[in-house]
Amino acid sequence: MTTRGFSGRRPPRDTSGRVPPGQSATDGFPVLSATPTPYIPMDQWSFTLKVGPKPVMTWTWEQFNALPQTRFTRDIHCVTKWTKLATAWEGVSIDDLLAAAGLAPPTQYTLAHSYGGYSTNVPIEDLIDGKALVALRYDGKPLPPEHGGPARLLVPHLYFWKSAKWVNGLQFTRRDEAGFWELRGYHMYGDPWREQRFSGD
Ligand SMILES: Nc1nc2c(c(=O)[nH]1)N[C@H]1C(S)=C(S)[C@@H](COP(=O)(O)O)O[C@H]1N2
Ligand SMILES: [Mo]
Repeated sequence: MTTRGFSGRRPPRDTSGRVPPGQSATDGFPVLSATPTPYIPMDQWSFTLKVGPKPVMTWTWEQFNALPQTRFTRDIHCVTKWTKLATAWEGVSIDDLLAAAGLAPPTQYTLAHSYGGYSTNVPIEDLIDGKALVALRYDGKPLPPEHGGPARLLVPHLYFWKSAKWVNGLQFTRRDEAGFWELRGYHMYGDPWREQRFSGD
């Protein structure tokens, strides 16, 4: 037999140590986009894995949804100084994506590409071993367009600009090539715990 606690209430969730330096926790979910939200008809959506210029595999929306789905609850940190704790996502892990393509990482670096032309660079080491998803669902529902639906990259341990919305591909590159914000002065890596906001930080 189990005994109830002293009160029926659970203690507040312990959030100490989860908000990186210079950040504040928010309950809202701000929308930050450099371009208008692209709308992609589902029968035209695709995701392509490339090595350099060479396409290795392309999935349709139906095929992508048939890949193993992983659930993932993580804290996210935007460089504009908001942190949102315990966000719940579901999608295809980069591990499962590479396994489905039968591909072992051929280089150390990647660029994620999006509908609308956005891109961002992430070392492959930061995407594998359960660290990142191509997220299709947020909070138990299909990902809303303004937050990157139908699919976005999710790399929660780096600043949120690395989580490319409306993602349509992942490309292995030989060198670490700057993406959209990295070309405009943001840090090449973007570790929130080391406050790597801008190049030179
Ligand atoms: N395609 C695309 N992805 C993007 C962006 C963008 O402008 N375009 N903005 C980035 C930035 S700076 C942040 S903070 C997050 C914002 O995601 P949200 O709008 O879901 O909060 O998306 C990132 N991914
Ligand atoms: Mo951001």
